[in-house]
Amino acid sequence: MTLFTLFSNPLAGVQLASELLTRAPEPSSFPECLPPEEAAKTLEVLTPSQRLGQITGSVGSPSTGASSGRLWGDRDFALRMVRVNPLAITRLAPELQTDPEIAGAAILQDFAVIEKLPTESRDAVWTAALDQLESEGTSFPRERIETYEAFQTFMEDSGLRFEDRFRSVRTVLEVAANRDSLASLGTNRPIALVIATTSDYNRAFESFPLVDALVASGRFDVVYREASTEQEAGEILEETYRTAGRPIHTLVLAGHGMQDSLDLGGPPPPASFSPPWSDQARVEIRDFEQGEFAGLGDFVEAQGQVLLWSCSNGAGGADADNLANAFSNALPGRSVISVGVPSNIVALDVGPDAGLDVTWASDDREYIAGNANNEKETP
Ligand SMILES: [Ca+2]
Ligand SMILES: [Ca+2]
Repeated sequence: MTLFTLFSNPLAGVQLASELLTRAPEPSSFPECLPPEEAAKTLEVLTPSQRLGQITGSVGSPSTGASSGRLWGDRDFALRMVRVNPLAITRLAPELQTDPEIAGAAILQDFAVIEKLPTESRDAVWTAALDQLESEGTSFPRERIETYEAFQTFMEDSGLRFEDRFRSVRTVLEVAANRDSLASLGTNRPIALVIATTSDYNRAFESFPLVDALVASGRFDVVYREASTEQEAGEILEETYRTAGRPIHTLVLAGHGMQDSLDLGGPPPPASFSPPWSDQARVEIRDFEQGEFAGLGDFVEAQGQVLLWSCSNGAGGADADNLANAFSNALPGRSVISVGVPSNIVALDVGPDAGLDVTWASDDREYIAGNANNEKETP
């Protein structure tokens, strides 16, 4: 796609499907006719969306009456519920909310849940969650995250400025630790480097917790960085490579996109659709044509992979001028995963060989450049 056609069709490929995976809704109630154990089992065989539907019934919160409090007052039931949906902690009596196992199951899984609790109970619940983390033998800088507010500051100090891109306290701790100790991580696991945009007008990169998924796979040392310009992105690549002392295995670039570009720091629409185009704000085909990413091959493993988490970077497939092919040409032999239409990621699996298996909202339009069969690699 040329700049002219981009301009003449300004909406092509720009809108990422947002809000595809929002946080779970608040559980309001649950059918109370079953004993707690049976009720919990019933939920566990359902899909997440079915579960959430089932948690709309007749129980309510502990404060809404004797019968409705029966299930939520049962510790085992409560623990199972917060594992299904962390927001269930908001329905519990204070003494259950500060049970370390329950607080840990909810808050460590999704830290933003703390904001749904009354202000006066947050500190106690947060402390209980940290007690749980400590009791599991996890090493973490507790003195820096003693309160939720301190944790937020810790995230910002660690370069995680878009906190809603993350769910799990464990993810944040691991990514922050990797940033500080990249030089001494060892070589047991390949490096996954996520370079994420600072320009996200519709919060598209908060809908699917991709960094959480990479960390939870256990297959990578995950490094997360934010960049506003192509120069910053290039510096992050080189710095990560040099500090770690080894190439990057999995490179994820996250930013709103079109067929020929991925945006790191441009203004929100409609200004971002109008010339003059900012060269620095976008990684584009023309940057590759001008040799600006000529050294990319040094930084990415020969057996590595690239994920372009962006709209339309694979539009037109193998025969088109698109950003996926530009990356593929610069990185012979690596798979470059993209999607050919405006879309967003809804799921991510990591194979035993650390290969990414991405599910897009428009999965039939996935395009993997550099892969002879243009099909997902089987692990
Ligand atoms: Ca550029
Ligand atoms: Ca440039």
